[in-house]
Amino acid sequence: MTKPPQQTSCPVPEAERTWWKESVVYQIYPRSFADSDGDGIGDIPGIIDRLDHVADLGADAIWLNPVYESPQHDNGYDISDYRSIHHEYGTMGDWEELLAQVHERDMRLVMDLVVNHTSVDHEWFQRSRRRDPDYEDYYIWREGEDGEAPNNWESFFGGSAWTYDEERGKYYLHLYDESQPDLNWRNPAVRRDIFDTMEWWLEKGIDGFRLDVINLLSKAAGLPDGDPDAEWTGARHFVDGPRLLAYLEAMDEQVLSNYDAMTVGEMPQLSVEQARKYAGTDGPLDMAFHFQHTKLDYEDGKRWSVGDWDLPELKQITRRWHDGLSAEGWNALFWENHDQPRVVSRYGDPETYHRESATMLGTFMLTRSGTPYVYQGQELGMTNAQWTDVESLADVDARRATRELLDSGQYDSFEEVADIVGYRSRDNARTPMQWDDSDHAGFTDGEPWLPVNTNYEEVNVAAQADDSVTAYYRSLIELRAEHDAFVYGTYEDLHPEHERLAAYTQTLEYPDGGVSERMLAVLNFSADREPVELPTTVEDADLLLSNYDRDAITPTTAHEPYEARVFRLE
Ligand code: TEU
Repeated sequence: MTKPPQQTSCPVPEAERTWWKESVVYQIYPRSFADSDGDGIGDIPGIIDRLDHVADLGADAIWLNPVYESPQHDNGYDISDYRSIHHEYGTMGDWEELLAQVHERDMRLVMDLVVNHTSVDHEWFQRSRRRDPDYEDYYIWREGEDGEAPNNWESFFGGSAWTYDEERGKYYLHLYDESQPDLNWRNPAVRRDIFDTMEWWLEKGIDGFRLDVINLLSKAAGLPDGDPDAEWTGARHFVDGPRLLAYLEAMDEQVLSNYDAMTVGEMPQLSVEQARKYAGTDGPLDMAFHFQHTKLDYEDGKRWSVGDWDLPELKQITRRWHDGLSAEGWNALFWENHDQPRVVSRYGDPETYHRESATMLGTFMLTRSGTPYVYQGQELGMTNAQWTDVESLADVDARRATRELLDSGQYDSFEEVADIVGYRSRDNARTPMQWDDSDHAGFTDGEPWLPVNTNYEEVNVAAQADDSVTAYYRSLIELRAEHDAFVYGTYEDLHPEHERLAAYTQTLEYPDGGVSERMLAVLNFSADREPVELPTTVEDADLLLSNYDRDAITPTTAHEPYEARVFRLE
């Protein structure tokens, strides 16, 4: 191996380093992680009992999905009280203990905050519908037109984004379920209340926020009609709206900038240009989730469909986001979350090459610059589950989509839509975490709120041996912690057009020139044995990691199905 040139400077200047850039974040969906009291619903004491699993994996931070008081129509994304803990999950005392235990393990805690909307049960909404003068304008109320909704905007969960409220005698806007009315961010009192809430949690010692659908806060004035041909009618009037930047800048100035807290904004339909505005180096947020790589398998752009996907398109998206943000911002990297199907069922092969494809996909996520987010169970290679009828689905979105598909007249029975719904439903991510091979996978002593995936006897934490998916994730995370090139390096795609192999370098240079480290990853995204056409056999390269049992690669070693190879070139 060539020696790095003698340099006095450090490749990554201190000013550019932050803890959240160097973190691997582990996402916990409380309802499905671990149940301590046998009611079938995961809870905070259950999370505390299992924290060592997260720490042993090498995670640096936890993103906790909403645990605030909520009627749970959308599993906590419908908050009825921002300052208390949902009773099924525990008490504020339990939550405080969780924070302490996370910190004790040198990890950080990032809370999920939903401020585009509340629950209809929130006191603000109850007062608003009664026309309490202090709360009258907390939500977006409009008269209908001749007994019809004020305009044709559509809820993300389907149907009109407006619901008529008998008590107030007006329609209110809800971009999600009718139980989730949108807050009126134009009202300074709403902004003040939300900023106070954020400050309240930060004062408790949390380390940041994941901000739910944060690019939807600013709605166009005058309520224009939407575009009925768009994927989401009306979206152009509320995604990336006119005052969004001002709202987020105020949030940063008045609250966030006073803390060493990280922020990741969830931003549906986000473009690179918008990401630079909100999460660029000078932007109010630290990073943003975009969803372009989660739509590769849509047919004709439709969410409720199952289409073929291709690797050059994934690489193109990866390049676009790396090139667009690496110098002027920061990327958030993920495959899964609580809304997405399991990645091994999507872009891998859960039947024949479960371990190989799960680890290869993990390699793609954990060897590139940005902050990676591992969703609970991804480190086991958890797969999509089995859905037999509409009643077996719990997700408000999937249930509604199923009814709509059946009502469309194109399908006659659940069996006919099962392939689409079963593949796409958010329930796939929400089946209980698989801890061991005992009843209900060790998730609960009671009846789980959502059935455990039938493969739990093979796929579970206790069964993970030295050559398991989890052990490989651990090695990946360790490798990332050892080499700044994976975190801060420049990504270069060596073969953008190859349909089965991905090959890229991550290069870390000194500010005054000269390479500090150069890594190469070559990943086989197919079940085919691929001959060597790519520079995987560079002389002097050190093989750092592979998901096959290899000591070395000779110049002719073909790529096995879903093989991942990571080298150090310099
Ligand atoms: O999701 C926002 C959202 O639009 C997602 O539904 C996402 O774009 C979609 O699943 C991609 O396929 C957030 C939360 O993550 C989700 O759980 C909530 O239901 C939603 O907001 C409303 O709060």
